Amino acid sequence: MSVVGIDVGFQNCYIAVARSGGIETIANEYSDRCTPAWVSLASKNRTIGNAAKGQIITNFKNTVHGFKKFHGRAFDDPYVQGEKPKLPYSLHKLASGNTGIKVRYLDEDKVFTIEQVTAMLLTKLKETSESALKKPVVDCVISVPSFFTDAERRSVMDATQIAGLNCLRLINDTTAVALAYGIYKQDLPTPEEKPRNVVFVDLGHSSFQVSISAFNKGKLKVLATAFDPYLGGRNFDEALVDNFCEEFKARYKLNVRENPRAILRLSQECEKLKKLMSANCSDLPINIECFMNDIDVTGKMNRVQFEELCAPFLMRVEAPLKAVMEQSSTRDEIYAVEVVGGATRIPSIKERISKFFGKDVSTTLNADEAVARGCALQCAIMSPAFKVREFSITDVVPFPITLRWKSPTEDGVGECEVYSKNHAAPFSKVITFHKKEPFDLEAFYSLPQELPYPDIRIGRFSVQNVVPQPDGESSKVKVKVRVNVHGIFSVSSASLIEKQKGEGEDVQMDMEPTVQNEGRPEDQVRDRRSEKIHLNFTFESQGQGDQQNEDVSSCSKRVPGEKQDPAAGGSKPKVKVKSTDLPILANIIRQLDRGVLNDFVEYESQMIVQDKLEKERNDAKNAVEEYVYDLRDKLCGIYEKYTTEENKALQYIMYLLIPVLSFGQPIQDKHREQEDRPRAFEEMGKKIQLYMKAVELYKQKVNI
Ligand code: ATP
Ligand code: K
Ligand code: MG
Repeated sequence: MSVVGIDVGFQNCYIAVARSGGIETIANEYSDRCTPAWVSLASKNRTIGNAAKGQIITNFKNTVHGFKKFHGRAFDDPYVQGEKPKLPYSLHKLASGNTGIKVRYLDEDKVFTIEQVTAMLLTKLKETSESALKKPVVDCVISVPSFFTDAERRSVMDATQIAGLNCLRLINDTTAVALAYGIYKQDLPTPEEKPRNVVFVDLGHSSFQVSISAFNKGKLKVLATAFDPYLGGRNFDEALVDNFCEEFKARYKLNVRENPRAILRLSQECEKLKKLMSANCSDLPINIECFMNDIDVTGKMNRVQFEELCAPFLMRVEAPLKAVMEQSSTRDEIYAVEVVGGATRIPSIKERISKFFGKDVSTTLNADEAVARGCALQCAIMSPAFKVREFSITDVVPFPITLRWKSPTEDGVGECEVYSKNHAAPFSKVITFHKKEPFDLEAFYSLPQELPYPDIRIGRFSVQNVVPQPDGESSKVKVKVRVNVHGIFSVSSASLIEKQKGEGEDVQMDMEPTVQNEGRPEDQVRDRRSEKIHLNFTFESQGQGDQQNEDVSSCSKRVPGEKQDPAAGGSKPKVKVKSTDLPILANIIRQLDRGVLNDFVEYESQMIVQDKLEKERNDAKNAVEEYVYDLRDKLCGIYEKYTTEENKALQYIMYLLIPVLSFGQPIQDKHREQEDRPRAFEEMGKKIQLYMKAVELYKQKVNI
């Protein structure tokens, strides 16, 4: 069983694995621990990561980056529409209304869903992990921003499935960091002592996340999270790009905005400049040769100017810090403020954070790798194959969730907030309804103004096969709702409770203990301490008139108070009831069709094969080429003294052979015609062998 943690960043991905020596961040084939979140599609294959980033200037229309936040988003989503003009590649509205990416691949116009694109990236990260661990990688833990809503999380989960990964947990970025911080600390307060409160700040390329966690020995509890989902290092790059676009327009009369290649090059240079300014206060140059119309451009900037330029973004740092402190309502001392994420290296960001908290920020964690390491630690904790220190994590629900259903009261609807903001997660609750027929539960986020997503709907869950009791009365229907380990809400099960013959009317079914084990995937979780008592509410939703409203409101008040659950810890009453599982039909917002998902799984594996064949073909071609070049050089060098007429003929053939070595092309064409990849490859292999044989023959003939 593999133990792998993956930080899928907007710009940078990191992988950490558990080996006997501990958690290790691993490098890819470029000896780079960072794999850029880039995917490039071409006529023969895909390139992913570092190699894809290298394609940005030459193949910009088909080189995809900055797609992380398209997960679970409609094409018409304001965020998507806002990004569209900034992208060198095209977005496409899918039939489902979701966001697709339009590229040319295998010489055809193709539209990939965002799940497929992320799956391509994950395939690369999977392969990198496999070559480091020298075994297949399936199980992993992957990080997502803490503000990701259900639609976004489900979409990322689908991507992991397409890539053939089994994601044991989607963990929030800042929670992964908290775990990486806490698990090695030997001096945490005992469970009886006051916890140690630590603030975690992650400013990446696309977003700003803050959380506060309370640590005791062996556990961490996230108290609150806050965020600015649209503040990140990219805003600073964009501010620089805008600045130089204007400057170059004035100084060189260049309309940079109209040239996507130039914009891409300028962005890269601006990012470099931004990083240099983090370490340097003086004027720093920006030079780009042959920028546009054969003109070389130069510019300069210093840190003071940069901060002035970026003032609107710097100003946004404080709000989430304030929000997290207000929500956590901890008046206790903040022990430390740990910062991670590349953009926290900007000095004035650090200054603002430390000014807010009145203390220096700590940089004890690796700013780039902490998230991935936390993911790997979580994976190790969840893996039965790995022995790690027990450490329990309780995360929070970032946005309150409400259930709504039709009810025969005068306003026609019943409603209850099932998860309040910052409610512990993962967490299950059992709600009892009194119903005579099937009913629908609409789940949605209660506070649209707080949601960094334009649609409050989560989904509709239809509880089916509900029938009245034999005496015509309403049946008790116990519905289990949960926020699972991935932070995803669902109505996970429902059962009809039938009174058995001979039972009295005074049966107190509500007293039935409801502390149940969670279903999958939590079953695989070794560390179960974060799964607390399950609440039991009763909604009298049939024929109770005003009483129902009362019940609903009183239950809403009861939601945060875990200890008020009358059933928790109650002794088991001796009541005989028959419980029948009821099917639930879920209609989830923006979710990829399950059949289509399976097709994508299949298609991804086809693309993997295609890439492999192309790589082998290239390797073989390179090997022949290398041999021929080497021999040709030697014929003019150390073998020259043996030069015979035949040898000269060979030299001539060599010169002929080199252009012929582009033989791959006709074969490629043929293979595309026939769509018979294995045969094309076999033919090509035969040809290579023939060439090798020819070369060998000549070698023997000239006795070299
Ligand atoms: P996200 O967390 O938003 O998904 P990410 O995880 O890919 O994004 P990081 O790798 O944490 O982001 O950070 C990348 C950002 O940090 C980029 O904007 C990069 O330019 C910036 N960055 C890296 N080093 C420095 C530096 N020395 N000074 C300023 N900015 C830096
Ligand atoms: K990252
Ligand atoms: Mg990040």
